Amino acid sequence: MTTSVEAHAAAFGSYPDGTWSAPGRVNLVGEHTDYNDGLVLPFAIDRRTECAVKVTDDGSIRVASTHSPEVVCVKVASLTPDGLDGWSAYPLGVAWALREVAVSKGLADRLLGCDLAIASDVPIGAGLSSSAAIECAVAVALNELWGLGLEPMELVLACQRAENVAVGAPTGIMDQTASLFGVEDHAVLLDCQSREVQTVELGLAAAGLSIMVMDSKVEHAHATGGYKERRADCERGATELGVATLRALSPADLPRAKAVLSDRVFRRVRHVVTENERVLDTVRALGTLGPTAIGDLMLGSHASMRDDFEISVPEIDVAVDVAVEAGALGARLTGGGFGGASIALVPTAKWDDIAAAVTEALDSRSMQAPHIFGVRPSDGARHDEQG
Ligand code: GAF
Repeated sequence: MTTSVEAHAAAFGSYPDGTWSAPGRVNLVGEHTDYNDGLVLPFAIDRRTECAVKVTDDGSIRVASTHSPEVVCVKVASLTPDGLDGWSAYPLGVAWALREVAVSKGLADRLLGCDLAIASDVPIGAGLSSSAAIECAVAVALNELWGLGLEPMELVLACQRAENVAVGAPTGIMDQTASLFGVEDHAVLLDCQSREVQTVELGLAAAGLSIMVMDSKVEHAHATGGYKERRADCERGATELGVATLRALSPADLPRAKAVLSDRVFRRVRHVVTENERVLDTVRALGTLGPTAIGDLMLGSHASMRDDFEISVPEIDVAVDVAVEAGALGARLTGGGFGGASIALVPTAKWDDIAAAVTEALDSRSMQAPHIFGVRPSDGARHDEQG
């Protein structure tokens, strides 16, 4: 893979001041709960986006990526979210959002120009949050180079603003939180209402378990279509039930919700309410019995996403079912859905059998061959090296 330093040399003919990197994520449980003020339990993965940056003195930000031949150049002072599109909307959207924060804190004089080159091994469009990985790598780099001194949660919110406003995807804060707060061998428990973050030990390797990613290769995009509709359904459910967000509801409220809401909106609400419970149950199970005890909760989450939230696709349902038949302890869609990837919790000793069974099952149904690979819970965004 071309490194960001090599990409920097190719695009700008110079050596960077340093490189910063941030990981993608998988979500263990807690899907479509983040924008409902709910609970999520993702972890940062050992696939990262790296960003090589050199400060310049001409007041421009130039961005390059190994995924595209174009170099996009914008004056820092005239950055606006409106004109941004394509891949460069992610790094430039973050630069814009950080500039807004800097201006609000009276730090506008620190906003220097820079040349920024991006390289990544986070698969794009697989539901592993390649977008948050770019955003967070750029955010930690500019936070340091611009001397803004922002806390990680402030960076999370700036990255979310970039994605919501500059990219146009109405996403929550789960992915950026996983990418910024990740810790090796731990999941990140985030309460999206209080924004409190705790790390939760996973102990996968000690239990002889691995996380298998099964990328369906069915592409998804959250700036369009189903994601927005699901979010709108959740907001409608909250409004019709007279609560600010669905976090205010518990399972005891579901009979009333069923009586008041349309069938579709009720099922969306039931997913969110029960998914928050599954996050809490998963954290409890990890703390008492360890990772072998969370398989059924993953399966319950998948069934709820498939039947109530309706965000799965046939390729993922087959992968989940067959992985479990072949010996996985649990499996579920991960990420926003409508394609992307599922994960399976597999005994490492059964990895080859499970991977072969899933590949064969999809092939026998004339479905696209999945990309199957392992991920390990890893550390979050960081400054990698001084140039
Ligand atoms: C995507 C979004 F970016 C997250 O904020 C979250 O809503 C997720 O889908 C679904 O849980 O990854």
